[in-house]
Amino acid sequence: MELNVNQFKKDYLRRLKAKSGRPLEESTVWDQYHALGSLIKEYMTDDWVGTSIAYNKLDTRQVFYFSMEFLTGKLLCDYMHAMGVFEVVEQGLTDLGLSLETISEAERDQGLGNGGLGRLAACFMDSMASVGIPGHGIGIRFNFGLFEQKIINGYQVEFPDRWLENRNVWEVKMPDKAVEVHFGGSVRQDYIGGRNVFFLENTEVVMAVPYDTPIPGYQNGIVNTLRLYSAEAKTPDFDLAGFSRGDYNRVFSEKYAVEAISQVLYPDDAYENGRLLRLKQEYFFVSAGLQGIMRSFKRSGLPIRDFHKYNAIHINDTHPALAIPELMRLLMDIEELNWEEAWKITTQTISYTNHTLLHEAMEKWPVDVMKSLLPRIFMIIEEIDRRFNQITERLYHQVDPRRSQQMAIIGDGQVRMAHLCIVGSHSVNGVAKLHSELLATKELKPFNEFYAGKFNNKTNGITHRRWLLHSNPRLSAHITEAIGDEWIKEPESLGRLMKYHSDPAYLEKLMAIKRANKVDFSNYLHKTSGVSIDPDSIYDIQIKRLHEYKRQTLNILHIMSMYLRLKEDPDLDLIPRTFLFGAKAAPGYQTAKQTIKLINAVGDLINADKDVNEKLKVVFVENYGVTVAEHIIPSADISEQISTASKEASGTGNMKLMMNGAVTVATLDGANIEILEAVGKDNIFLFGLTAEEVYRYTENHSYKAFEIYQNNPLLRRAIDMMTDGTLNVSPEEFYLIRSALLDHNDAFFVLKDFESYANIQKKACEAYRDKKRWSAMSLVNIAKSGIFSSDRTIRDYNRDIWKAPVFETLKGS
Ligand code: 26M
Repeated sequence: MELNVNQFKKDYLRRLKAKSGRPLEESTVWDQYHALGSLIKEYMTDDWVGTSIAYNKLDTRQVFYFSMEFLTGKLLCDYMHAMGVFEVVEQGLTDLGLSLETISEAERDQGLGNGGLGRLAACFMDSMASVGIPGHGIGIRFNFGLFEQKIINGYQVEFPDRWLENRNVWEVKMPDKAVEVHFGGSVRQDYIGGRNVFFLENTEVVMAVPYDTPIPGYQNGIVNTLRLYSAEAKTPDFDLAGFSRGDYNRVFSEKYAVEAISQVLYPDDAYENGRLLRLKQEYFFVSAGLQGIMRSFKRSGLPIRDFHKYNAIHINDTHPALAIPELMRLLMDIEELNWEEAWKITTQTISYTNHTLLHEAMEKWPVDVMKSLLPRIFMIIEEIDRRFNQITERLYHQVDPRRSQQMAIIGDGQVRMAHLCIVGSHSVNGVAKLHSELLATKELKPFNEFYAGKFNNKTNGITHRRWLLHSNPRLSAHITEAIGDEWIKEPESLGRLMKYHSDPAYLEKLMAIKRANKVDFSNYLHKTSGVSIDPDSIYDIQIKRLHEYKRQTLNILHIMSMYLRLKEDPDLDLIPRTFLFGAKAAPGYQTAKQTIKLINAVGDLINADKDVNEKLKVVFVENYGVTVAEHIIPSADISEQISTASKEASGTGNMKLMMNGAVTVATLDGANIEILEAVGKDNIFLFGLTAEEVYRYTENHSYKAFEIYQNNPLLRRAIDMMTDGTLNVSPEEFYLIRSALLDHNDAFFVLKDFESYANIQKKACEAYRDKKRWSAMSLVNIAKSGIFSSDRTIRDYNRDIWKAPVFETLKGS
């Protein structure tokens, strides 16, 4: 948009006074933030309204991305960049004696996600709008996002994330678009007019009230919508009789129970869980979202039989799987289509992404729970299962009589959500080449054989606008100076940086920028936690959820072994290194929580020991999340991507770090393999078992962790350090970690990969010594990162799956 500094200052001062009732001099930072947010939102309004009018007028196919999680982070600066007003606003605020940085700190992170899956959804929102695809998000407006983590005495302690306490400037409540969602009750069946008709009776009714947040594309006039539903009791006085009897308690406890649905995000990323409230959440937003889509589709006057031609519904993992039976229900029970018609529309509308191979993370719900909470939905699932079984039985009963049972949607008293998704959709994709291949050839092999062509790969991506343009302004400017700013819209043109591959001046400046970013981060860390780190040390970074398969344990055991070596030989020629960890553990995942304590205990020991603390430092960064990541990533030298091969579906932090010039220490897992293909083996540090080897060891039980423990003295001493009193804790403190490694035969091959990890770490250190070599490696990583932009991912999804139109701009339409 067109905006000059003077106009902005005038608008802003007026807005600040109106919103806060105070003049500039007396305003608080929060007043200043709130006023700025409301003004920026207003600047966006014309394009926002214009976009939805245009979509309706153009009768276009639209994409609806259903996700339990949207891990958006802060939005203010994102919006200002998208609208092209960042510099003007920054200047205007400076003129007024204010600081954009300070104001922006007052914004709360929108932390409505656990990790990769939720952040991916947020990146996709940005890329859909920027690429010009009519695509919207549908999810839940959780009152509390992922818990806030404090480290107290080395332990993780969880606190509620009250992100809405000072209200959310960006959302718009849409009460007229509220819909009812029904739970429980019973199904009555009638035969009317020659067909079976189903009625739900005696249900519990919940109002789903949408809150819309604008999602602007990058300087293209397009503003899509993220719609999050909040649960409300039907009316505040829904039980007037009870209320007038003075039965307030019951009335309010019912209201409380209903509204519990959208209270809090479950913090269990890939860790087993199965609470009734979680199932309620899943059905709640899926039903609300579909009713909303159905309502606006019917308003368009188009025939219901064309529903799938105008609506593409994508489900992010199995959490929104009930979209399949719910769409069937709406088409049959409300729109009066027959099963075959409804099935064709449903399967052609829905597509599904799988995000994990871990068995414990595969979603399953007990039949009795599903049946009593959602009786009609369960009937439909049973019928989908019955029809599918009929086909597989006919096909396989002679060749392999068990196959039909293996593939069933309902089995062992449970509904297998992944199977429901595969059967009820037209596309199933994994999130990196290796992951998609393992799905098709191992975990879901029978389905791939049955549905040739349904399985495909869509390698993940990240929005380079947030993760490079906004979070690393120095590097962005250095790039633009060399190759122009086309990369902002066409990230693969970052490849042009390759011509600076051996340009000493360019590379030197690149290293100077890294150094400046390291200083920035050390200042940030000092300000937020009081910890000092040395910008001249290597920043070696592992930031991701804490999980055994991600192997933070491998990293910390290696650090412990370095400590032991240094204690023996203080003159060991090591480049000073700062190891940074950021990770939240699921609150019930005890092994993960012990790992956090272990990292902190090792940090306490090392950081206080004069013999080693010139060369080693270990820091656990509290409350890792989107905003913290934006501070850390630009400063990273080494990116730790060390999951057990075959376990990490893709990873996306690996892409963010690479894009900011970090060099990866990697196993051949997830998207690391594609990073290797992009940068070549000289620009990445590979180690460890391959996925094939991991499968083989697991199948033939030939791995003996204890033997490695016995035969590798250094590793053995590192492991024993957990219990021998070196760390200032009781010997039982880390028993789950120790016993996972030694008594349960190390399911994630930490011991097996230890030696090759230690070797590659040495090589990385040697490479870093050679400044010229290192800077060239760093440059190659940046230059080759364009394919990991979510713009590329979204274009792939749209080309192969959604097939929505792509708009250059909507200005003037
Ligand atoms: C399940 C049940 C109850 C509560 C929570 C869950 C749950 C929530 C999130 C389970 C899994 C969840 O996310 C899994 C996830 O984040 N997977 C990651 O997805 C990324 C994006 O595709 C990949 O890059 C990661 O490799 C993958 O681990």
